[in-house]
Amino acid sequence: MDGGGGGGGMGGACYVYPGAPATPGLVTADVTYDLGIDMQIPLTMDDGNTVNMWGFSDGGGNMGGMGGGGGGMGGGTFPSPAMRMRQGQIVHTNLSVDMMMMHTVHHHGIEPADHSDGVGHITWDVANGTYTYQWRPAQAGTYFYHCHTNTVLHAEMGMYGALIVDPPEGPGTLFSGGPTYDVEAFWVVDEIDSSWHTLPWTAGTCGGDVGLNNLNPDYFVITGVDGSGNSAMDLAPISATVQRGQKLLARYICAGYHPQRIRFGGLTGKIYASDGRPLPNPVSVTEIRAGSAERYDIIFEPTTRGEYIIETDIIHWVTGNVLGTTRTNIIVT
Ligand SMILES: [Cu+2]
Repeated sequence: MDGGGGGGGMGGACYVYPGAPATPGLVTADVTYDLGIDMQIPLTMDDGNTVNMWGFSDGGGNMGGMGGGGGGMGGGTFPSPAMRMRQGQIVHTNLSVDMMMMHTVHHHGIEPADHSDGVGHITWDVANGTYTYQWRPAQAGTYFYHCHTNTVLHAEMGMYGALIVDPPEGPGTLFSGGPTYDVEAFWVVDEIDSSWHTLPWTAGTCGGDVGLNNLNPDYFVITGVDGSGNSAMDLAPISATVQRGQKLLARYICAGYHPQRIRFGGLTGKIYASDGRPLPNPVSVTEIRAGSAERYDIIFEPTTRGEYIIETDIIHWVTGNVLGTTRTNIIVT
């Protein structure tokens, strides 16, 4: 019953639950996102190799990957397009899946009703149609969204994007009553095991051992760019340029499975929030350790001109060995 990558099919997967009912209690949305699926997103690494990623496309509709040779016509990106709205707004995420390979959208850290939580296995998975997730963020901060079908594989394949909730006063303030900022940087750090990236979407769901307990990353990315060399240097909005006296907000998302340690290259940052919640007492640090899906909002107020290298080590969760490092920079003028 193992559905192949090209074929998929309702009967080819185990432990996924298709057949979403109509969303109960729909009201008019303030903000609407129309997402499609793209399972052929080539990501070229610094060594010239290309790794196939999956992701959500902006605008819904069709995708590559139906027949195995589709050619990436789906318009998806890695990471998936960012969502950004204000606290208290009613949001609809319309997920359109034009095939029988199921996916969901889980808005991680948001607390909607069950029918809009998008957790496959627990609710249902969207296939061959459109489902509307209705939700309303209650607290400003940094979140992310991801597919929650066969999650270990689909998240590794890149099916996630940033989700930024601004306070009612809008961008420029982290949360109501919280700090302001002048410039933003987005650090979404992930490791990739390219050997996983040819697996079919159902891999492992029927109980077979396909190696999803064995992640041996060979690439390390920051916000969709190979971060092991210089590709993420001077590249906004990963890199940022700030004037002395300005405040830089770095929104850091640990999107990998192995723990990470992010080092600020001689700068001191102040953590104001974590996982979309303000800290009672902001903490000044020169590095942060984070686990999978953690987010930190860090504000820098640099006083000395120069270039500061921001390095994130991806650390094996058992051995403690550094598996790889991503690099970007902050320029202070
Ligand atoms: Cu998925």
